[in-house]
Amino acid sequence: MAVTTMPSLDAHRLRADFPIFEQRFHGKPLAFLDSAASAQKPRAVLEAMTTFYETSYANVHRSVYQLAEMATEALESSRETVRGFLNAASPREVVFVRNATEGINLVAYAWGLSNLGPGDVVIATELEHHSNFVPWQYIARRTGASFRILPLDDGGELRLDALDGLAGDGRVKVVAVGVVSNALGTVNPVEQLAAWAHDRGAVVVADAAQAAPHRRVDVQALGCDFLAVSAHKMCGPSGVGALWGRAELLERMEPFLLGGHMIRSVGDEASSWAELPHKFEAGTAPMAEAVGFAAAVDYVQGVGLDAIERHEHELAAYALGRLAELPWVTTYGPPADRRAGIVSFDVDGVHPHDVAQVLDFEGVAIRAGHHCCQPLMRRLGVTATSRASFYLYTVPEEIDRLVTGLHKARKVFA
Ligand code: 7TS
Repeated sequence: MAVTTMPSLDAHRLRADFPIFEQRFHGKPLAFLDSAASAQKPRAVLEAMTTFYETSYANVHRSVYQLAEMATEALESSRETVRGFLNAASPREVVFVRNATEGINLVAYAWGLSNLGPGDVVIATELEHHSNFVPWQYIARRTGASFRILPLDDGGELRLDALDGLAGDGRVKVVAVGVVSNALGTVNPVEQLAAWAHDRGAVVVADAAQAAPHRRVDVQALGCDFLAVSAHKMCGPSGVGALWGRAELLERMEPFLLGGHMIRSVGDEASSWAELPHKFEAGTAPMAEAVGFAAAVDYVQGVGLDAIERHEHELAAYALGRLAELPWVTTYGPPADRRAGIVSFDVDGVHPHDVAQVLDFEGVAIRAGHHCCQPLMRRLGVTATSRASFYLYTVPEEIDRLVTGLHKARKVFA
């Protein structure tokens, strides 16, 4: 009989890679349950950046001396690492940006302003983070296109059955969808949505900020047209992310930011643009950040994305089980088997900010608020939730500490 071994990881062992866990907060070890906001950094990422600064640092793509060539090589080899991570067809399709938000704004401005107009329809989901919602709402308004919202069912999953009605007789041009919801952890059916969108000639803008750290993201398999990620959510530094776009779309787009590096030639009257991806990389690149981003890719791939996904799935199931023992806690979102390692909840009679405050004194860090998802909060009928989110260094004992803290919060406030 064939034995299949599921990939697994040892979170207790991985924690030793992260200096932050050596520190105490309110005298307690840190239970960091806010990785959806930003993840902690392993030494390998910090050291890669320090080594770059100490040995290979100069500005890139402009000088012929050896040091500048080493820096350029480091940046471009980081791009190649990110290309492989996303399974993009070519490094020309990988644009370094500041974060996922900037990547999506790049598409909204550079593609949206030239391709949208009256009679066109832009669809974003009710689950979207503001970063893949507000730019589209704004550009639709600027261009006279109609902005429409794909609703959720009561379980926090997208209602694909509503798509045809939503489109009506409008020309659907854009479908904006998150691969994984940061507020509910819902894993969205991007492939199905992309098939529907492409039947109508629309482009699909996938926000993978919350997916890339936690599961395999393959731009070709997803079938999207643009996809944005942030390095800081996947153990990398802040200040860098990537926008992937299909080369044929990127080639036809106007630039977004203008200035140094992104030009081919500059005349007194007009200028022409550099080749991909440089056309979209005006100004000095986030060089050390890109090196750190590539080190983060190596780190999460070394741990294994399948193992990370499975680990978080087990943690989500454990957390939902533990929270279900508390009749005064309401959880939101789909069952554990259809979500990533994110659990949003409410404690009856206690404001989420008070919950987070009490937990902080226990050394447990969670986020309370609208999670940049106000349309979703309206759908849930709340203004805020408490959210615990997990990563490769999260251990079940931290979820136990969360539950103990919730008992305390209830005692103090309810
Ligand atoms: N998209 C999703 C799905 C996100 O979760 C976030 C950040 C962003 C986009 C924006 O990422 P940025 O790197 O451009 O800022 N989400 C969160 C969060 O859940 N809590 O804090 C930030």
